[in-house]
Amino acid sequence: MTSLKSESGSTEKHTFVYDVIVVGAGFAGMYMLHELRKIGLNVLVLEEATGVGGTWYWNRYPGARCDVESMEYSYSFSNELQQEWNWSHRFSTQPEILEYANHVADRFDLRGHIKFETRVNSVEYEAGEKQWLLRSSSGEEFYGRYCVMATGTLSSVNQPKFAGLDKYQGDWYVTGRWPHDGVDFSGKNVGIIGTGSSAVQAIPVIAKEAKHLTVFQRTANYSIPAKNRPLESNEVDDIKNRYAEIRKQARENRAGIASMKPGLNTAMSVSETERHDEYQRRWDEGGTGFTAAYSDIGTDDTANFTAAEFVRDKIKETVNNSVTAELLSPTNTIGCKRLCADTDYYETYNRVNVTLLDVNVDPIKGLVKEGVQTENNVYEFDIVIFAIGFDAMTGALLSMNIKGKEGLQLRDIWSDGPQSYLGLSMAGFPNLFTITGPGSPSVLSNMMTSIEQHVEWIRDCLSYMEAGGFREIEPKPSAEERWMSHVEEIAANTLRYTCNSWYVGANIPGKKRIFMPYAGGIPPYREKCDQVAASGYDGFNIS
Ligand code: FAD
Ligand code: N01
Repeated sequence: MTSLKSESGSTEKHTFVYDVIVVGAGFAGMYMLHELRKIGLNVLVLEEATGVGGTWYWNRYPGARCDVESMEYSYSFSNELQQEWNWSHRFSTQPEILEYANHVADRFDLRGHIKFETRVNSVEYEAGEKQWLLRSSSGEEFYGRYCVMATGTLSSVNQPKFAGLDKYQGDWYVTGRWPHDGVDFSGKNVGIIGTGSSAVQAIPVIAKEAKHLTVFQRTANYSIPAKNRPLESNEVDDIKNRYAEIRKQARENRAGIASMKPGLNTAMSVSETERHDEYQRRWDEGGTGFTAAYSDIGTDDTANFTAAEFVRDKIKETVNNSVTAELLSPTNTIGCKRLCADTDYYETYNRVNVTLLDVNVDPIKGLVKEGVQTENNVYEFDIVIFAIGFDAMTGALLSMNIKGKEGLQLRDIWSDGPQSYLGLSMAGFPNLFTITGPGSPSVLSNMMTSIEQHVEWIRDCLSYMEAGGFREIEPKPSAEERWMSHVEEIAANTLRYTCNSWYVGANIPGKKRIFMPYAGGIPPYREKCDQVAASGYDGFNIS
């Protein structure tokens, strides 16, 4: 393997030259760095944060934890790592996941190759030199023959744009950018806007501490009890003994989760009693595997209604106040928005210090000095929390002003929705790769499974390029178009377009309504990626 220009350039000019520049030091960027170093490339990772962990560095709100079981929401690439690390809970907390990310960085000697506190805000292809120039917000320049975007799909926060925010005199926080030293809610009147996964995790914890918590809901969400618990040593030992088999099962599961166990029957092919028992069994088991009970919950209205109705009944059983229960009962199809997993979410609304408000009935006008002003009221708060999500999948990429060949701006090319070949690479942007990009299973899967698959594919592709002495790889526009039509065709045959989810960009005003991830599942997707590689990168131009 030869590596060109592999020495660092002059630090005096603040210009750095590498084989590969990776942006982002979350789980994707860390593993990419590890694999590229293994094949002898000179790599630098640029990261805006002061530490590794990405999602788990930024999202420190109370109650934050994973909802894919920790034994599976972890790297599989090193058996030593998975044998030595001990998760405490079925679904571990953000601090524990961040500790794991830090452990990985130290164990694999990654830190020395990551430049922290470096936000990339310009990325430009120099076609003559066949290299990428990345500029940081402080003006430093970094050159790489290849560029890998490990910038995350849920990393660009949807910043609150409510009128009057600057006039509000209390404290306010965004879940995706939570302060590192925590927030003291005791004795405080707190308002929270949003009822997605972040809020569903935070609300029960904050309610226990605050004097009063007021929840502003725009759309009710389905949530399944996580049934989180400490892991027993015998079950950990059992999983560790069978890790190779479990990881293989994960790679063969459509969502990348071995414990998912998808039902093979269609919902209406079984009796009502059998169906109810199966939903109850999955409800008791806990977690988001609930909607995998029948094969057609995601594609058939009638099947979907049976699962949705089961959850609505549970909400009505749990929540004492019938008006609140009705308001918490979602009316859209289940699984259209990302399913939440909770600990005591619905139960929390039985507390006397929690109030639920419907912003569809009394819309938020903005913030005033005392708190939140709606059409009909002013609600006074000491603290307001914005749990309003992310500019998902495209936000982080578009915020970097990526400019490809002949001055092509990614922002222009994606103005009608993202275009990508396999969610890995874009026509007009040679030698640039995206990990878990739009057009790949990404956010519809255990992200660890998808991240590892993408990283390994990119590593192999760069090995191929280096071994063949090639300088440039770029998808053919025709291959990209065919792939995106396939992505759209698969999504159109599901119930994915039946609600206003962030999967279709509906949470960001003006964003084109396109279902962004690939809904066909990991196995066919992996097969396609493997075929492309095995055929000498079919669908790509290589020179
Ligand atoms: P990220 O972790 O988002 O890391 C991207 C990194 O890139 C960040 O550190 C960011 O600072 C950096 N970056 C971005 N842009 C720039 C720039 N311009 N310049 C410099 N640095 C930049 N997935 C699951 O599969 N299971 C779960 O249980 C789960 N739970 C989640 C819980 C929360 C609260 C959230 C928000 C997401 C969750 N996800 C979950 C999705 C999660 O994002 C992924 O699992 C995974 O952590 C993504 O890793 P990543 O490295 O791809 O991206
Ligand atoms: O964000 P969201 P999130 N006025 O977009 C509301 C992952 N994650 O941070 O539905 C009033 O889901 C918005 O309302 P609506 C997971 O993939 C995982 O909670 O658009 N309300 C919605 O209720 C997840 O899906 C975990 O009508 C406004 C909420 O804010 C993804 O990250 C935990 C509003 C935003 O919900 C994002 O989750 C956390 C406005 N102007 C996150 N704007 C796990 O458990 C938005 N809303 C693993």
